[in-house]
Amino acid sequence: MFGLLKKVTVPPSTLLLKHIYGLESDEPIHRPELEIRGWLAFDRAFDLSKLCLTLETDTFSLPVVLENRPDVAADLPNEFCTGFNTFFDIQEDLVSKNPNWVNSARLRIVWPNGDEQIPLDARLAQNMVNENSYFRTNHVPRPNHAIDEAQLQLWDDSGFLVLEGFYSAAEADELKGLIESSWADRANYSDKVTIDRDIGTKDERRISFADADLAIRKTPHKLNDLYLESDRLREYQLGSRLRDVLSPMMGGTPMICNSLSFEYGSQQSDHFDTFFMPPLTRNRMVASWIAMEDVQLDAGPVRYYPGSHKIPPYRFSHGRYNLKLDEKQQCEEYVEHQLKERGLEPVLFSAKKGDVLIWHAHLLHGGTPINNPALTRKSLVTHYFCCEDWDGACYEEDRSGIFYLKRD
Ligand SMILES: O=C(O)CCC(=O)C(=O)O
Ligand SMILES: [Fe+2]
Repeated sequence: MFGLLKKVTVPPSTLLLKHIYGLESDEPIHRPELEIRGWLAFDRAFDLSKLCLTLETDTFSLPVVLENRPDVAADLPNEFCTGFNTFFDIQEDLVSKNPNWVNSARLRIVWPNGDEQIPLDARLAQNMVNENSYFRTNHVPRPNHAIDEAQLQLWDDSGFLVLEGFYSAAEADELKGLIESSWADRANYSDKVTIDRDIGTKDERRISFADADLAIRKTPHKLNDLYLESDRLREYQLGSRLRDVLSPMMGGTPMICNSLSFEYGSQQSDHFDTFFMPPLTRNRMVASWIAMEDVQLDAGPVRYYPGSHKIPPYRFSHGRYNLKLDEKQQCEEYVEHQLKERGLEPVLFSAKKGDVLIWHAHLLHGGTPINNPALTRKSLVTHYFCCEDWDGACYEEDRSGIFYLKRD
């Protein structure tokens, strides 16, 4: 991520410095989104309601959302600061309103006693200017891909792919064994490996896996990021066979960005994974769901809505796709309406041991209710970003050539 750090001498005197990421005059923008992110710091308490930030061009003005980030204040010269971080869809928000927006774009800050306009000298990569797709993969079909054209077409059209029997029964057993043995080894794990206990209840909370009581294993839970501790596990998550499938689907080099293992159904309400971890390039995230046993209908199978990845993603008022809890209801109403309009219905994934389901970052999915709490539903979920979107310092490559996000 590149940035600018500027001392500001214009009014008001309370503005100390400005830090704007996402724009630099000699860097073209490589994504279909413009991100405006930065900090404003003040030398005393400041009433933020008196401050107004907008992205201006000669023909339109769009709000840039301020967010209070006391956590960042520690890195700044004083504690009075606010952040702003808003994404604009280049095609939808900017080009469609003014094809020449870039020539007059500026960030405008209106203070009680002043008005400052900072030109955004942003050049755009030409291929991004015309890209308006949320869902199309960037794949370049090649004859030696592990998936064929028909599968890639299904992926583009429906946003999911089922790989039946991708892993053999013996492999699925080995994978299950790896997760089982992690319980015995957990005291040795870093506290980056965590467990969400009592999921779906009011007592749900996250603790370090190393501190987890064995009894938790017998109740619905999510075991997070075991990939950080196990080379062998990573081979199931992104070994060369799966990598050859995911690369053309993602149009890039996949890296593991997190993982969750389940013994029971998740019962998680329908959601888009972008609520929790939007990728840096909008369509470059996928997830895999590996069945370590046959899934019974009463065990709370996963459900997904084919084609829902084409629903234009709901942007919360901060301009991003991360779930904003107080706007969840409006988002659900929007999605409900879109599903009806497009005639989209859920499909249950009645997986057999060794099957793998892959879904697109924008595919609506969730875990259905568990009707029989005695039934397990052993599965491993992995989410992937593309290495090309990240600074090399953020991820690692292991001995098998598997890339994974560090969790510093
Ligand atoms: O396994 C499930 O029920 C759903 C899990 C899920 O949605 C996820 O991990 O992103
Ligand atoms: Fe999910």
